[in-house]
Amino acid sequence: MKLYHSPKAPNPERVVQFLRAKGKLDAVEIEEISIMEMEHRSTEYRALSPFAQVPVLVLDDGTCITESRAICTYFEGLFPEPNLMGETPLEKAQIEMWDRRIELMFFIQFATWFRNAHPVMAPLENPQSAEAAAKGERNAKAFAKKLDAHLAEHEFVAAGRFSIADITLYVACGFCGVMRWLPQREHENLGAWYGRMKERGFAG
Ligand SMILES: N[C@@H](CCC(=O)N[C@@H](CS)C(=O)NCC(=O)O)C(=O)O
Repeated sequence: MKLYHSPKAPNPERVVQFLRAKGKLDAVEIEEISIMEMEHRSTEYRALSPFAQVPVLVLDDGTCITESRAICTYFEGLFPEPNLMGETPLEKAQIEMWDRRIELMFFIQFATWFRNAHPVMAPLENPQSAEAAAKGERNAKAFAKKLDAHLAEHEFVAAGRFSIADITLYVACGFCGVMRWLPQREHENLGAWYGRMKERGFAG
């Protein structure tokens, strides 16, 4: 299996951290492509990833899987231990609920801010929109406060145990540094949770 990654890009990083938490990083060959050099927009790469995004997982028979969470679901099936997506129907629902909240209400909001405000993203997000950036920033910061309140009463993001939801949030928080904003420094409970995650051996 080959996983297409791009240095510093948070979506493929989420998959890499998921595999690392499974102890299965060596199950895939990792090929790096440069988003900044537009390698992901080449005809060859689009044949693997029709929306020209990273990551994509290419199976040995040539089947391509995109969407970082879908790739993680595939790995969860392939490598069931340690379980990262829930054992019981309730755990599965709770973990997915938080993972989707973090992705939709935090990660994507932050990405909207970054893509529309940071000069390095101008060639990819053309035209950039100050209005979209401001809205993404507002939404991401508002959700960080909600996460902080949630983590005041919970050791982990979801279901009382370590899961993909912790991984998604950890990667998203780390990525926020590109806008010189670190929610884990700004919010006490988020910061304490981040420290606990780091102790688990996350990179970064
Ligand atoms: N929903 C997709 C999003 C993938 C995505 O947006 N990847 C970014 C890198 S983190 C990308 O490929 N950007 C390329 C571009 O914007 O042109 C997933 O979860 O995999």
